[in-house]
Amino acid sequence: MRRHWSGHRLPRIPGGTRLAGDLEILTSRPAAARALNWVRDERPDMVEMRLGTRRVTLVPGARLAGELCDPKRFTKALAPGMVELRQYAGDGLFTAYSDEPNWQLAHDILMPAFSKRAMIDYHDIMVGAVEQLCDRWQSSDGPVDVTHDTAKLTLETIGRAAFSYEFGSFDSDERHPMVAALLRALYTSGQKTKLGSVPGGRVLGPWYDLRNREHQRYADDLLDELIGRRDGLGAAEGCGDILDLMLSTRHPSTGESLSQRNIRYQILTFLVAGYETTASAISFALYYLAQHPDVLERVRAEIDDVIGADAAPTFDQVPRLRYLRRVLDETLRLWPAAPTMARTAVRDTVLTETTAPGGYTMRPGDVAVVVLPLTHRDPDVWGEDADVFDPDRWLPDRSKGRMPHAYKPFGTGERACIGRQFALHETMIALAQIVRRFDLEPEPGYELDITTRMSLAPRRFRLDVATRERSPVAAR
Ligand code: MNH
Repeated sequence: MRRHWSGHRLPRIPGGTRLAGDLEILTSRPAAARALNWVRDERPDMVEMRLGTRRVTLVPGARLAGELCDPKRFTKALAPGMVELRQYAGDGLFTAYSDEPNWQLAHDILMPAFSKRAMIDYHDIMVGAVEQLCDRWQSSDGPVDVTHDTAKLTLETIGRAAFSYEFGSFDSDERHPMVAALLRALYTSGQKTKLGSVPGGRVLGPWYDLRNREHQRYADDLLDELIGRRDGLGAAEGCGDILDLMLSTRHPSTGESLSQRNIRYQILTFLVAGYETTASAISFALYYLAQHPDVLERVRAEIDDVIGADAAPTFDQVPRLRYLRRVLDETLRLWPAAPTMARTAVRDTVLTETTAPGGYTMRPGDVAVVVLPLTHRDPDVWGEDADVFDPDRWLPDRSKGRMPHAYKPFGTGERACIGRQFALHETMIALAQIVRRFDLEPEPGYELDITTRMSLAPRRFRLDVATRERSPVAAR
């Protein structure tokens, strides 16, 4: 077996033990905080974490992260958790290896469904789902669970836009079995990922699969039935959604089309990649708005100015909410919902944006994981107040000349997020509508706490939402 990273000795965070390695960093908050402080003081180019038998190379700084964005030398690697997810999402866009034929095929077929132009078709769906959320909040007594309810919102939106399916999330408090199946799939692949780092742990994998079998079958059957029912209808009789596009499009140059199974993988991918992440962005933004009344007031003034106090935004009004967009960009800087990006070398190459004399040799198979929350808070780029929420950092004057690639909430290159426009448009509408309709009171004493499933999200984050006083903003 060849040596990891050509035998370079990479720095390790102090405090690891021989048996468990650095596992404590992932399982104990104080250990994680100590590790973070060490990284911030020492500013290593790379650190190696040992998780059982597994070694993970992390890139904390923006300079090296920027180098790894070079598409000629590096490509997306699949972190172990992603490899496990392939059991459910196969060679769907998110979990495909870049050289698998279905990646390029699906990428080319699906791009039009995520273009700026396509958002016009989803606009009303997005507004409708947000209205349902707001109506629900309006009739609630007591604080609302933001992280939970925004996940309902984004699930409804992606379900309706992608395959014209309503999960009925706002009609009942019970989880739709599809959601249960999804969460179960994520949990199972998470567990199997952990097992993979314990010597001999893989033998327990089939046991997890067995416990998950019913859920997976339910999800597969539901989607296969949806796809089968739609297949054969001409595009004219279809719903004009992303499922129709996948069923009816042939690749312009090769004439190939997606198989039914691959279409199922794509839909599962949209559900997995598209709902928790967007919900997290909306939740974090609401957290910051509730914490910063001055920012909230400016957002409101802009909304009242661009849209007026009594209407939902039209498609053309959304990009005119420039200040709200800065709030969102700043939110995704501090808490990028999808916090890591794994890269590998396409051929042997030397990393030069390092302080190591002669740099580090990186070869195909070596993996470097860019830790986006650290890239996004590198003081060399963002200044000593990098941890401070300040939307005006994104004013054109202040962004000018900033190191390129120091901000990558949607990944990079050809494997960057295909749903970026979708997520941004949906988030902007959701924030505009919520801020227009409600006053946001944080729960007294709430301290931001982060939970990780697929994505980062604020844990147990509740808000008191009172229907907004209709008096002019200035009267406050
Ligand atoms: Mn999304 C890839 C972040 C919303 C569908 N997404 C990525 C990557 C990041 C990311 C980062 C790159 C991962 C990697 O390099 O391994 N995504 C986000 C964030 C949001 C988001 C922060 C919301 C905010 N994503 C969405 C939505 C959808 C979606 C909404 C679909 C409707 N994302 C994808 C798909 C990919 C992806 C599909 C994989 C694209 C590819 O590799 O071709």
